Amino acid sequence: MWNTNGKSLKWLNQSLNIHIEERLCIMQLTLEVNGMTCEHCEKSVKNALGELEGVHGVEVDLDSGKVDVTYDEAYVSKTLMKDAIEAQGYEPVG
Ligand SMILES: [Cu+2]
Repeated sequence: MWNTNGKSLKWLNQSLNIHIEERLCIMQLTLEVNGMTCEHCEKSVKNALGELEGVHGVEVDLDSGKVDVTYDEAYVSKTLMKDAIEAQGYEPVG
């Protein structure tokens, strides 16, 4: 149960600090992907990347073909992301 006494707040504050430190290895990159034409493509790419361990967020812009990925570089690499996109039938070019 949550308490608002001093002890609980201190504990909460400590755990928040730990959480922030953990997030320091979070990185962001943009991939350019050929072949995405509709919302189905967008979903396929989003799901494929989202299934990779260490991927925290995926944003797809269909018009520009750009895919922004927020990830933890300790778990996943750009190469793995490109492989996952290729496996869905799309062509990562950058
Ligand atoms: Cu499509």
